[in-house]
Amino acid sequence: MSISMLAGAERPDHPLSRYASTMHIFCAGCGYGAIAQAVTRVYAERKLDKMKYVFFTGIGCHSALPTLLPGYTVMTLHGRLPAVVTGAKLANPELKPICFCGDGDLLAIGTNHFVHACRRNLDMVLILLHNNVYGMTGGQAAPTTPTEYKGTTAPYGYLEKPFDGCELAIASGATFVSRWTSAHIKQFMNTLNKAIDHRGLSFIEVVTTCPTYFGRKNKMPEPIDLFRWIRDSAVSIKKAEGMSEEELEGKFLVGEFQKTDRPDLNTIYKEIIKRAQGD
Ligand SMILES: Cc1ncc(C[n+]2csc(CCOP(=O)(O)OP(=O)(O)O)c2C)c(N)n1
Ligand code: SF4
Ligand SMILES: [Mg+2]
Repeated sequence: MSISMLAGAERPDHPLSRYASTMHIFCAGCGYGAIAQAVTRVYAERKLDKMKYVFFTGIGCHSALPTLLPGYTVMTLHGRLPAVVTGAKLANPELKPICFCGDGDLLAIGTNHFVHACRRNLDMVLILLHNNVYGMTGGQAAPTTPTEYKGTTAPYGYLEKPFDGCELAIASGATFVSRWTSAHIKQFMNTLNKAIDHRGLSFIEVVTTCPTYFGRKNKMPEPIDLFRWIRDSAVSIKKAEGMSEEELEGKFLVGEFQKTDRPDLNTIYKEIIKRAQGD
C-alpha cells in the first residue's frame, strides 16, 4: 500500500487551478477524465477538509484518477479496498473515505470484501467504475461485460451473464445505492453530494467508457460511438416503469435505487466497546 500526496499543480489560468492537476495518463476518450473533473468540482465547491475526505483507490486504470484529484490518496491492493478502508475507519472514525474501484477490482477478485462492507454498512462513499473490461491489463472480459460482447479473453463473444453491481449492493445491505454514467455528469455530481452526506455505505455505480479496449473490440471505433452507446442504453427508473421487458432488453437503469438508514459499523463498534466496559 502506498500513500501519495497528490494535491494538484498550480494552473493560474484555470478556475480549478487550486485543485486540478495538469497531467494524466488516460487514453483519449476515456470516461475517467470526466469523472475526475466531476469529483474535483464537488470537492472544491464544498471546500472539503482533505484530512477527513481522503480518496482510496483499488488497482486498475482507475488508480490513476488521483493524478487529477485534490487531497490525499491511499492506493490499496487490487480487490482489497474495502478491507483497507475498514481498518482505516476503525482506526480513525472521523474519516469519510471517497473510494474508487474498478469492475474487475470490486466485482471479481474483491466481491467478498464488497459484500461484507455493504453488510456492515461501512461509512464510506464507494464509486464503482463500470467500463465493461479489465482496462489496465489489456481489455479482458470482466463480470460486467454484457453477454455476446467481446473482450481480449472473449474473442467470440462473452457468453456469461453479467453482474448487476447495484442489485448486489442492495442485497448485501448497502444503505444508499445509485447508478449513473459518464454521460450523466450533472446527475452523478448531485448524487455524490447526497452520498457524502449519507451515513453508511453509499454505493454509486458509474458506467463509463473504455474506448481503447471495449469500444474498439465492439464495433465502436471512435470514443464518441461508445459514449453514445452508453448514453442511449441508460433508462431512468421512472421511464422504465412504462416500458416492456422487450423494450428494456440491452438497457440498464439509472437513478437512485435505495436510501435507508441503519447503524454503520463504527456506531455498532462504539456500542460493543460500551458493553465491554460494563456500561
Ligand atoms: C491481487 C492482484 N491480482 C491481479 C492483479 C493484476 N491486475 C492489475 S489491474 C487489473 C485489472 C483492473 O481492471 P479493473 O478493476 O476493471 O480496473 P480498470 O483498469 O478497468 O480501471 C488486474 C487483474 C493485481 N495487481 N493484483
Ligand atoms: S485502457 Fe481504457 S480504462 Fe484504461 S485509460 Fe485507456 S480508455 Fe481508460
Ligand atoms: Mg474495469
